[in-house]
Amino acid sequence: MTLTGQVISSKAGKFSVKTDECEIICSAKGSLKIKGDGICVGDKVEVEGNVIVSVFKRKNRLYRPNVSNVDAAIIVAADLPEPDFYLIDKFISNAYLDGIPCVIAVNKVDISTKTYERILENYSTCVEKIFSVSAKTGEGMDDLLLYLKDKTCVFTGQSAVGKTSIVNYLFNRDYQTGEVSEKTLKGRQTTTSSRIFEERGVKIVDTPGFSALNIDLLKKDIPRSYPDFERFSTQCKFSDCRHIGEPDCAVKKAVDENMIGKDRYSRFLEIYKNAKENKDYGKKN
Ligand SMILES: Nc1nc2c(ncn2[C@@H]2O[C@H](COP(=O)(O)OP(=O)(O)O)[C@@H](O)[C@H]2O)c(=O)[nH]1
Ligand SMILES: [Mg+2]
Ligand SMILES: [Zn+2]
Repeated sequence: MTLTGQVISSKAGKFSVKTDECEIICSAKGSLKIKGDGICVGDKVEVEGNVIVSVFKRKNRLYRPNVSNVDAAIIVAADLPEPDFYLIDKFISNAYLDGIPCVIAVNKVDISTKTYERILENYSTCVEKIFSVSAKTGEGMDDLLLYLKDKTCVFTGQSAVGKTSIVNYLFNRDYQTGEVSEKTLKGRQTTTSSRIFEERGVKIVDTPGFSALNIDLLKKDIPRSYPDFERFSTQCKFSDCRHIGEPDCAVKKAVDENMIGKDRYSRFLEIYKNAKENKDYGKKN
Protein backbone atom coordinates (compact mmCIF):
# COMPACT_ATOMS: atom_id res chain seq x y z
CA MET A 1 0.00 0.00 0.00
CA THR A 2 1.25 3.48 -0.85
CA LEU A 3 0.68 6.36 1.57
CA THR A 4 1.38 10.04 1.03
CA GLY A 5 2.70 12.37 3.68
CA GLN A 6 5.15 15.13 4.52
CA VAL A 7 8.68 14.82 5.87
CA ILE A 8 8.54 16.63 9.23
CA SER A 9 12.07 15.91 10.45
CA SER A 10 15.20 14.13 9.37
CA LYS A 11 18.21 12.83 11.20
CA ALA A 12 21.10 10.62 10.13
CA GLY A 13 19.40 9.31 7.01
CA LYS A 14 16.06 8.63 8.73
CA PHE A 15 12.97 10.67 7.99
CA SER A 16 9.80 11.18 10.01
CA VAL A 17 6.88 11.22 7.62
CA LYS A 18 3.50 12.47 8.81
CA THR A 19 0.50 11.06 7.00
CA ASP A 20 -3.15 11.82 7.75
CA GLU A 21 -3.24 8.89 10.16
CA CYS A 22 0.18 8.51 11.69
CA GLU A 23 3.86 9.31 11.84
CA ILE A 24 6.26 6.80 10.24
CA ILE A 25 10.04 6.64 10.58
CA CYS A 26 11.34 5.93 7.10
CA SER A 27 14.49 5.44 5.13
CA ALA A 28 14.73 6.54 1.53
CA LYS A 29 14.87 4.37 -1.55
CA GLY A 30 18.50 4.26 -2.69
CA SER A 31 17.91 6.01 -5.99
CA LEU A 32 16.35 9.01 -4.20
CA LYS A 33 19.39 9.54 -2.03
CA ILE A 34 21.82 9.67 -4.91
CA LYS A 35 19.70 11.94 -7.09
CA GLY A 36 21.70 14.92 -5.85
CA ASP A 37 19.06 17.01 -4.17
CA GLY A 38 18.16 14.34 -1.64
CA ILE A 39 15.09 14.59 0.57
CA CYS A 40 14.50 17.49 2.94
CA VAL A 41 12.10 18.53 5.66
CA GLY A 42 8.93 19.84 4.03
CA ASP A 43 8.98 17.38 1.14
CA LYS A 44 5.69 15.74 0.22
CA VAL A 45 6.45 12.08 -0.35
CA GLU A 46 5.05 8.65 -1.15
CA VAL A 47 5.79 5.89 1.32
CA GLU A 48 5.62 2.13 0.95
CA GLY A 49 6.07 0.32 4.26
CA ASN A 50 8.94 2.19 5.89
CA VAL A 51 10.52 3.42 2.71
CA ILE A 52 10.09 6.74 0.91
CA VAL A 53 9.68 5.73 -2.73
CA SER A 54 9.11 9.11 -4.38
CA VAL A 55 9.17 12.86 -3.75
CA PHE A 56 6.48 15.12 -5.23
CA LYS A 57 7.54 18.20 -7.14
CA ARG A 58 8.50 20.96 -4.69
CA LYS A 59 6.79 24.34 -4.65
CA ASN A 60 10.14 25.85 -3.62
CA ARG A 61 13.27 24.99 -1.75
CA LEU A 62 15.40 26.93 0.69
CA TYR A 63 18.93 25.66 1.11
CA ARG A 64 19.91 27.53 4.27
CA PRO A 65 18.26 26.04 6.27
CA ASN A 66 17.42 23.05 4.14
CA VAL A 67 13.61 22.95 3.83
CA SER A 68 11.04 22.85 1.06
CA ASN A 69 7.44 23.90 0.39
CA VAL A 70 7.36 26.94 2.68
CA ASP A 71 5.25 30.07 2.26
CA ALA A 72 7.64 32.41 4.04
CA ALA A 73 10.78 32.60 6.14
CA ILE A 74 10.58 34.28 9.55
CA ILE A 75 13.93 35.73 10.55
CA VAL A 76 14.02 35.95 14.31
CA ALA A 77 16.29 38.59 15.83
CA ALA A 78 16.75 39.90 19.37
CA ASP A 79 18.80 42.28 21.53
CA LEU A 80 20.68 39.31 22.89
CA PRO A 81 22.56 37.76 21.17
CA GLU A 82 23.33 41.00 19.38
CA PRO A 83 22.05 40.91 15.79
CA ASP A 84 24.54 40.30 13.02
CA PHE A 85 23.22 42.46 10.18
CA TYR A 86 25.56 40.84 7.68
CA LEU A 87 23.94 37.48 8.44
CA ILE A 88 20.46 38.94 8.12
CA ASP A 89 21.40 40.59 4.80
CA LYS A 90 22.77 37.32 3.45
CA PHE A 91 19.76 35.39 4.61
CA ILE A 92 17.34 37.80 2.92
CA SER A 93 19.38 37.55 -0.28
CA ASN A 94 19.43 33.76 -0.21
CA ALA A 95 15.69 33.55 0.36
CA TYR A 96 15.07 36.12 -2.39
CA LEU A 97 17.10 34.10 -4.87
CA ASP A 98 15.14 31.02 -3.82
CA GLY A 99 11.85 32.92 -4.32
CA ILE A 100 10.77 32.83 -0.68
CA PRO A 101 9.27 35.93 1.01
CA CYS A 102 10.82 37.04 4.30
CA VAL A 103 9.50 38.71 7.42
CA ILE A 104 11.44 39.62 10.55
CA ALA A 105 10.22 38.96 14.09
CA VAL A 106 12.18 40.89 16.70
CA ASN A 107 11.86 38.90 19.91
CA LYS A 108 12.63 39.75 23.55
CA VAL A 109 11.10 43.22 23.31
CA ASP A 110 10.31 42.78 27.02
CA ILE A 111 14.01 43.58 27.59
CA SER A 112 14.31 46.50 25.18
CA THR A 113 13.03 47.76 21.82
CA LYS A 114 16.45 48.95 20.64
CA THR A 115 16.91 46.10 18.17
CA TYR A 116 13.36 46.50 16.89
CA GLU A 117 14.09 50.14 16.07
CA ARG A 118 17.38 49.28 14.34
CA ILE A 119 15.69 46.52 12.34
CA LEU A 120 12.97 48.95 11.24
CA GLU A 121 15.63 51.42 10.07
CA ASN A 122 17.57 48.79 8.15
CA TYR A 123 14.95 46.46 6.73
CA SER A 124 11.60 48.23 6.25
CA THR A 125 11.89 48.07 2.47
CA CYS A 126 13.56 44.64 2.32
CA VAL A 127 10.99 42.36 3.94
CA GLU A 128 7.22 41.96 3.86
CA LYS A 129 6.63 42.75 7.53
CA ILE A 130 8.48 43.41 10.78
CA PHE A 131 6.95 42.17 14.04
CA SER A 132 7.95 43.00 17.59
CA VAL A 133 7.25 40.11 19.95
CA SER A 134 8.12 38.63 23.29
CA ALA A 135 7.94 34.90 23.94
CA LYS A 136 8.15 35.77 27.62
CA THR A 137 5.22 38.17 27.96
CA GLY A 138 3.28 37.29 24.80
CA GLU A 139 3.45 40.86 23.50
CA GLY A 140 2.86 41.05 19.74
CA MET A 141 2.04 37.35 19.44
CA ASP A 142 -1.52 37.93 18.18
CA ASP A 143 -0.21 39.82 15.15
CA LEU A 144 2.41 37.18 14.45
CA LEU A 145 -0.14 34.39 14.78
CA LEU A 146 -2.45 36.16 12.34
CA TYR A 147 0.37 36.20 9.79
CA LEU A 148 1.27 32.54 10.38
CA LYS A 149 -2.30 31.28 10.03
CA ASP A 150 -2.78 28.86 7.11
CA LYS A 151 0.89 29.10 6.14
CA THR A 152 3.99 26.97 6.48
CA CYS A 153 6.77 29.23 7.76
CA VAL A 154 10.37 28.41 8.53
CA PHE A 155 11.92 30.09 11.59
CA THR A 156 15.54 31.01 11.22
CA GLY A 157 18.06 33.32 12.86
CA GLN A 158 21.03 33.19 15.19
CA SER A 159 21.08 30.68 18.06
CA ALA A 160 19.31 31.75 21.23
CA VAL A 161 17.26 34.57 19.72
CA GLY A 162 14.19 32.63 20.84
CA LYS A 163 12.92 30.65 17.84
CA THR A 164 11.95 27.61 19.91
CA SER A 165 10.58 29.83 22.68
CA ILE A 166 8.20 31.42 20.16
CA VAL A 167 7.03 27.98 19.00
CA ASN A 168 6.53 27.02 22.66
CA TYR A 169 4.50 30.15 23.31
CA LEU A 170 2.31 29.83 20.23
CA PHE A 171 1.66 26.12 20.66
CA ASN A 172 1.67 26.09 24.44
CA ARG A 173 4.39 23.46 24.48
CA ASP A 174 7.65 22.89 26.25
CA TYR A 175 10.30 22.05 23.67
CA GLN A 176 13.87 22.39 24.82
CA THR A 177 15.34 25.89 24.69
CA GLY A 178 18.86 27.11 25.29
CA GLU A 179 20.62 29.90 27.12
CA VAL A 180 22.71 32.82 26.00
CA SER A 181 26.17 32.16 27.38
CA GLU A 182 27.13 34.88 29.89
CA LYS A 183 30.76 34.57 28.88
CA THR A 184 30.52 34.93 25.10
CA LEU A 185 27.05 36.51 24.85
CA LYS A 186 26.48 34.02 22.04
CA GLY A 187 23.76 31.45 21.91
CA ARG A 188 24.09 27.77 22.52
CA GLN A 189 22.67 25.50 19.83
CA THR A 190 19.86 23.58 21.46
CA THR A 191 17.73 22.76 18.45
CA THR A 192 19.93 20.38 16.49
CA SER A 193 17.75 19.55 13.52
CA SER A 194 14.81 21.06 11.69
CA ARG A 195 11.31 19.94 12.54
CA ILE A 196 7.79 20.91 11.48
CA PHE A 197 5.29 21.66 14.24
CA GLU A 198 1.65 21.91 13.32
CA GLU A 199 -1.38 23.13 15.19
CA ARG A 200 -4.66 24.82 14.26
CA GLY A 201 -3.69 25.70 10.71
CA VAL A 202 -0.22 26.97 11.59
CA LYS A 203 2.81 25.05 10.42
CA ILE A 204 6.18 26.17 11.74
CA VAL A 205 9.53 24.69 10.80
CA ASP A 206 11.84 25.21 13.78
CA THR A 207 15.49 25.05 12.76
CA PRO A 208 18.88 25.22 14.44
CA GLY A 209 19.30 28.59 12.69
CA PHE A 210 22.26 29.85 10.76
CA SER A 211 25.73 31.10 11.47
CA ALA A 212 28.31 33.01 9.47
CA LEU A 213 29.87 29.73 8.46
CA ASN A 214 26.94 28.14 6.73
CA ILE A 215 25.40 30.98 4.79
CA ASP A 216 27.15 32.30 1.75
CA LEU A 217 26.37 33.65 -1.67
CA LEU A 218 28.23 33.52 -4.94
CA LYS A 219 29.69 36.81 -6.12
CA LYS A 220 27.83 36.73 -9.42
CA ASP A 221 24.45 36.33 -7.66
CA ILE A 222 24.83 39.16 -5.14
CA PRO A 223 23.93 42.26 -7.23
CA ARG A 224 20.53 40.77 -8.12
CA SER A 225 19.82 39.31 -4.69
CA TYR A 226 18.69 42.54 -2.97
CA PRO A 227 14.89 42.87 -3.09
CA ASP A 228 15.08 46.55 -2.07
CA PHE A 229 17.49 47.37 -4.94
CA GLU A 230 15.20 45.90 -7.55
CA ARG A 231 12.96 48.90 -8.23
CA PHE A 232 16.04 51.06 -8.91
CA SER A 233 18.33 48.57 -10.65
CA THR A 234 16.06 48.38 -13.70
CA GLN A 235 17.16 51.97 -14.39
CA CYS A 236 20.92 51.37 -14.15
CA LYS A 237 22.73 52.24 -17.38
CA PHE A 238 24.09 48.72 -17.77
CA SER A 239 21.67 45.82 -17.53
CA ASP A 240 24.38 43.77 -15.79
CA CYS A 241 25.30 46.62 -13.43
CA ARG A 242 26.82 45.30 -10.18
CA HIS A 243 26.10 48.59 -8.35
CA ILE A 244 29.65 48.83 -7.09
CA GLY A 245 30.72 52.04 -8.84
CA GLU A 246 29.63 51.73 -12.46
CA PRO A 247 28.58 54.99 -14.19
CA ASP A 248 24.90 55.96 -14.04
CA CYS A 249 24.06 53.36 -11.42
CA ALA A 250 20.51 53.98 -10.21
CA VAL A 251 21.11 51.95 -7.05
CA LYS A 252 24.04 54.16 -6.01
CA LYS A 253 21.92 57.21 -6.82
CA ALA A 254 19.12 55.86 -4.61
CA VAL A 255 21.64 55.47 -1.78
CA ASP A 256 22.79 59.09 -2.23
CA GLU A 257 19.15 60.20 -2.09
CA ASN A 258 18.48 58.11 1.06
CA MET A 259 16.06 55.83 -0.76
CA ILE A 260 18.28 52.87 0.18
CA GLY A 261 19.93 52.87 3.62
CA LYS A 262 23.61 53.82 3.65
CA ASP A 263 24.44 51.06 6.14
CA ARG A 264 22.64 48.44 4.08
CA TYR A 265 24.55 49.56 0.97
CA SER A 266 27.95 49.61 2.66
CA ARG A 267 27.36 46.10 3.98
CA PHE A 268 26.40 45.10 0.42
CA LEU A 269 29.77 46.38 -0.86
CA GLU A 270 31.56 44.47 1.88
CA ILE A 271 29.61 41.26 1.25
CA TYR A 272 30.28 41.58 -2.48
CA LYS A 273 33.99 42.17 -1.94
CA ASN A 274 34.35 39.13 0.30
CA ALA A 275 32.15 36.75 -1.68
CA LYS A 276 33.50 33.68 -3.38
CA GLU A 277 33.65 33.44 -7.16
CA ASN A 278 32.91 29.75 -7.29
CA LYS A 279 30.72 27.30 -5.56
CA ASP A 280 32.96 25.33 -3.24
CA TYR A 281 30.37 24.55 -0.63
CA GLY A 282 27.85 21.71 -0.73
CA LYS A 283 24.17 22.57 -0.96
CA LYS A 284 23.18 20.70 2.14
CA ASN A 285 22.90 21.33 5.90
N1 LIG B 1 13.64 37.94 28.13
C1 LIG B 1 13.30 37.09 27.16
N2 LIG B 1 14.01 35.94 27.00
C2 LIG B 1 13.65 35.10 26.00
C3 LIG B 1 12.56 35.39 25.14
N3 LIG B 1 12.46 34.38 24.23
C4 LIG B 1 13.42 33.50 24.53
N4 LIG B 1 14.15 33.92 25.61
C5 LIG B 1 15.29 33.21 26.21
O1 LIG B 1 16.33 33.12 25.22
C6 LIG B 1 17.05 31.87 25.34
C7 LIG B 1 17.13 31.16 24.01
O2 LIG B 1 15.85 30.73 23.59
P1 LIG B 1 15.62 29.58 22.50
O3 LIG B 1 14.16 29.54 22.26
O4 LIG B 1 16.31 28.30 22.86
O5 LIG B 1 16.36 30.20 21.22
P2 LIG B 1 16.63 29.50 19.79
O6 LIG B 1 18.04 28.97 19.82
O7 LIG B 1 16.51 30.63 18.80
O8 LIG B 1 15.61 28.44 19.59
C8 LIG B 1 16.33 31.10 26.43
O9 LIG B 1 17.06 31.27 27.64
C9 LIG B 1 14.97 31.76 26.54
O10 LIG B 1 14.40 31.66 27.82
C10 LIG B 1 11.83 36.62 25.35
O11 LIG B 1 10.91 36.99 24.63
N5 LIG B 1 12.27 37.43 26.36
MG1 LIG C 1 15.91 26.41 19.17
ZN1 LIG D 1 23.61 49.75 -10.66
